Amino acid sequence: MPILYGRHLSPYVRKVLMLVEAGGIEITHRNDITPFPPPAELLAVNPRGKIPALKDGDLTLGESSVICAYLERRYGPSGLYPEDPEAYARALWFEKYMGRVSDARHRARVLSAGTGSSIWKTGR
Ligand SMILES: N[C@@H](CCC(=O)N[C@@H](CS)C(=O)NCC(=O)O)C(=O)O
Repeated sequence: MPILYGRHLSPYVRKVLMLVEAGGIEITHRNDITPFPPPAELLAVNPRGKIPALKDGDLTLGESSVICAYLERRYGPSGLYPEDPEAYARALWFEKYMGRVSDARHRARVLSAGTGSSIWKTGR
């Protein structure tokens, strides 16, 4: 059974959990794993130390989109991704865009911490 590492407070973890629920996919969820700082068992699965991370047998994966793509192909379909090629491409585009927006805000917040910079408020 796949093991998903990462506290559900992470939007990226919640994305995977949505797909898991929609697809009726059985997983073990390690909700106790947080990345601040990353424990050794998380680093063993995702050397970047980020959540979510997935272990399925010998396979280890990071990146929520990659994890979703794998679970879809291996255990799906979840019904969350459209069948139509054009709609599917748009869904992937939206997913990638939203992930980058969130990443950028997170990075900017971290970088501006303690500097008084309000760059993160632009949301770009
Ligand atoms: N692009 C990654 C983003 C994952 C991510 O940034 N997760 C955050 C928690 S919400 C994290 O692990 N941060 C720890 C860090 O940046 O060191 C994905 O989609 O999985």
